[in-house]
Amino acid sequence: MLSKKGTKAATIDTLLTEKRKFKPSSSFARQANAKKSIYTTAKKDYVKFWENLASELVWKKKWKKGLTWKAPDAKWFVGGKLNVTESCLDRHIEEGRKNQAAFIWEGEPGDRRTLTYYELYKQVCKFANVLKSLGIRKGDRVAIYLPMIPELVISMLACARIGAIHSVVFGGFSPESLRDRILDLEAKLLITADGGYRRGQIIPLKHDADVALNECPSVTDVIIIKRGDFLLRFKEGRDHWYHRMMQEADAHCPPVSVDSEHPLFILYTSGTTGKPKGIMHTTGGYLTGVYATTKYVFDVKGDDVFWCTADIGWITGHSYIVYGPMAMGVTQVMYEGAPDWPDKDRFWQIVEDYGVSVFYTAPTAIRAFMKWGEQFPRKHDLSTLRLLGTVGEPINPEAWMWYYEHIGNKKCPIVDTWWQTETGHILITPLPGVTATKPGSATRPFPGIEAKILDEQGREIKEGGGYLAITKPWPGMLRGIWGDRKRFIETYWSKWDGIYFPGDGAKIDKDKYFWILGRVDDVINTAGHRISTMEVESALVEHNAVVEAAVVGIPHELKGQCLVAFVTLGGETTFDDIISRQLRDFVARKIGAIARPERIINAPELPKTRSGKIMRRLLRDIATGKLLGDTTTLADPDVLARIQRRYEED
Ligand code: 7RM
Repeated sequence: MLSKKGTKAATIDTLLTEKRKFKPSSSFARQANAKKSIYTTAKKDYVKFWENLASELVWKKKWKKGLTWKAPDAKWFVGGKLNVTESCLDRHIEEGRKNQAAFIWEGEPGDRRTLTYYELYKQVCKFANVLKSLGIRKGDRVAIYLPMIPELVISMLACARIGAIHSVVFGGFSPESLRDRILDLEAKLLITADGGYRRGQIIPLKHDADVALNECPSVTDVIIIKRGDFLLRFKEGRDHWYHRMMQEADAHCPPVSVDSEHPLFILYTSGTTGKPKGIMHTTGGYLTGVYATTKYVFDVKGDDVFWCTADIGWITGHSYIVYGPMAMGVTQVMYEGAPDWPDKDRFWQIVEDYGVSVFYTAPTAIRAFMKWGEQFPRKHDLSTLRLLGTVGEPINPEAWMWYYEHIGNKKCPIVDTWWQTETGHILITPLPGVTATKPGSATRPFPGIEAKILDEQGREIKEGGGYLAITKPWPGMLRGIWGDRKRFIETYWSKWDGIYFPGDGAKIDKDKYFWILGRVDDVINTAGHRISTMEVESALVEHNAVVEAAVVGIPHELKGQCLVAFVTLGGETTFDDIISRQLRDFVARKIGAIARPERIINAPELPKTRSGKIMRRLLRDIATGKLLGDTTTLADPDVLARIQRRYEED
């Protein structure tokens, strides 16, 4: 369990070993889009591999060169011209998918709408004409602040249709967050709604937007989509109703062909410190990356019903609701609201109602489903499901097994997909039908992707823990941070020469499988060991009484740092000294005495970002008694206060 000599300070100790392995069934393999040979084909010439995939999309003008690469700057499909909406819309209409449903949408209150590809195409063209009528041109930035309604997709594609750059701000963000993003973008236009629904409450989007816009001089126009009958203040001259403008708009709008490297969108991601980074993605490479991964990772076919539960305000929604699945021409489910509204079986009701076949969600959701209990999925017919996916955090083997058994009925492969806002599309993942999976492992780099585990000095670790590194360019890679070249280089390209550093720790096993250990900021240095909090959390969750756990390191006189575990207990168990000792011993037995938490803290809920990632930084501050850090990205700030109170009461 000790790290190898000589690399001690630079690597991460690996503590957990997972032995279970699930081979693809021959019936899945037979029908799968991916065949084993895809890995060897890609390895032979990875640029050619991506070029072949790009050729499956619609281009106005073919590229001259597949890739030019001078780290950290990549250009993919150089000289090529295209408009992404032609691959996502026009093509399906021309190829006989005109009246196929693009989206089956369900609002939280239960309202339903179905939009065919043809209907969506007309709406996008109309709205593109509306944008033009307000003076929006190629390269202009348009901020979008909407709930999960079809008009969100229409808005993004309408921007893309005319070469404008969209920047979606998640509807749950505060006026301050919206303001900071608009200022950084110097956006001309904001698209918002009168409101949205979440757990039966109304989110006053337009009201919040008004607050933000008080300090945003660049925004000259606001388009408001009417979601309900929500009160709002209408500012004459600046504000426009979407439905009024759409009435007058022409349903034909020729796509503006842009350079392959023209920016498609900017999406902000909050780092551990400092202001959010505007991650910039371009056109040809990004579309190729999301298209290829949708095809081979989600294995989608003409008769599939695909449901990615992410909000489009996150990269997962951009890549695997809007661009990837639409380029594949698949039918999707889109849902506006919360998974536990009006009851905890809402998702399974939706799967049953629409016959969802491919389902993609996050570990945080799966752990919530586990906590709620298997009686909720059991109430519904989930037999249409054939493939499951996860993304967002490391999935602990317990949650993986639960997902496999209770949602997939032991017959659906699970794709644990590792990627980031910055990577644009999935980079490390199993291919269903090809890759044998191990619960908790994202398995292998996608074909055409090269990933390694390196130590601080950039030496490769062939087996064991270290830093995850992406060692070759890939088509969907970020092309920069909007307006901040220096930060782009410092954050991602300064650890090693010409190699991308995602900021995650990972380990590689003897089968060359990757196990993501979480952010390196979350690695704990205790008594000379570098331990990933994820592994200790995983061990804790294996205990029957624990549904969720977050582990942090705090300063310790002798050990440097020691471990403190925040745990959410399930069922009937009440928190006391006995369970606390049991859990500490349990961890020591499972993964070794060095990982025994110094303290266990009862946390009925854990603080999470709005996209569901546990915020260990805040827990660290609580455990060390520090002032609270920045909580503006916290989904429920009260959670923190409650945890803090408990800690102080202790
Ligand atoms: C898609 C997304 C990125 C960070 C990333 C990791 C963590 C994402 C996995 C994962 C383990 C996974 N974009 N992460 N997927 N960790 N296994 N399958 O989440 O920009 O919001 O976050 O999320 O730490 O660096 S993101």
